[in-house]
Amino acid sequence: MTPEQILSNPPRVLCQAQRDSYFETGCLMLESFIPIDVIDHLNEVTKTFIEKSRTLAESNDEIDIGPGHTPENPVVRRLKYPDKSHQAYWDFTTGIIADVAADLLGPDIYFHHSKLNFKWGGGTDEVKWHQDLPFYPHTNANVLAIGTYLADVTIDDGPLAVIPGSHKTQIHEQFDDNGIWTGSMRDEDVALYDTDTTIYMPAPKGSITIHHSRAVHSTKPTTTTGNGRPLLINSYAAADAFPYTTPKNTYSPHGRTIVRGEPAKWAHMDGSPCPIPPDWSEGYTSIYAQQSDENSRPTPRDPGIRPNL
Ligand SMILES: O=C(O)CCC(=O)C(=O)O
Repeated sequence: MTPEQILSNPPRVLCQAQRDSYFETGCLMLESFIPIDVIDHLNEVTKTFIEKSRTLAESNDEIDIGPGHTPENPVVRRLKYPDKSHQAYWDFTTGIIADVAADLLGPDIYFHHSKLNFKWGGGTDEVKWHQDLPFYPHTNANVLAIGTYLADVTIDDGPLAVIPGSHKTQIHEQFDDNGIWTGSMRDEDVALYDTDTTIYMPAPKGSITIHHSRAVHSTKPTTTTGNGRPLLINSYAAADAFPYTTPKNTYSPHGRTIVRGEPAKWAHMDGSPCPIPPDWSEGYTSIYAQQSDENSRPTPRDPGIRPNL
């Protein structure tokens, strides 16, 4: 659907100015949108996973742990599939933020994936400039991510940062010159944008950020040793945006659940080519690991299925 077609459907929760602003800039922030008791409940649940991580010596299918993790000082970098890990997260995914997604994607939408990202300071937790679509290409770009701040996020805590209007330009490869996946844009591609226009989104807990799957975005490293900056991300897609079946490791069983409206009978193709991510079928850790030098096994381009000669 074009923005005009999406806007022709009456909104569930957003006003016209908010929808217009999203289509214009590729991002939106709704301050203190989620009631605090809902956030507090999610934080209680989150604590149980931090506790659970104390017994881990390495990341597993549920929890990604970062450098320096110890039982005494757990460093949980990501809860990989919160929607599958606890019903409270899934209830949240299918609640009011799904209405927000429907106001921006059209009445028929499905859930794509969720993750809960943390930043604990120490300068290792930068997320460099990237677009989301090269991680999970779809037949059209009506795909977005909603981030929910589970704690207050100041400018020093690594808030979401988006280059406005970047979603209207082009999709960039996130491989280096040797064909190795980096999960971030090359410097020469970042230089195509005016980073001085970046919209930073510090906000109180309970605020949500929304960014388009083609929007160029990043988060700076935290310079505080504060609250871990828990950012609960839920990604949704228009029902007619079909994911390419790239060799991705498993998503949650909730993936592609229709959360508003009806399934699509036809795929919509938006006509712009899309780079394909590498073969992650043997495992994926997190964007932090992919963007740092932690990759013990470089992930080159997907070699494709070869004929069995
Ligand atoms: O958690 C963060 O700091 C940013 C995450 C992000 O940009 C992403 O997952 O696409």
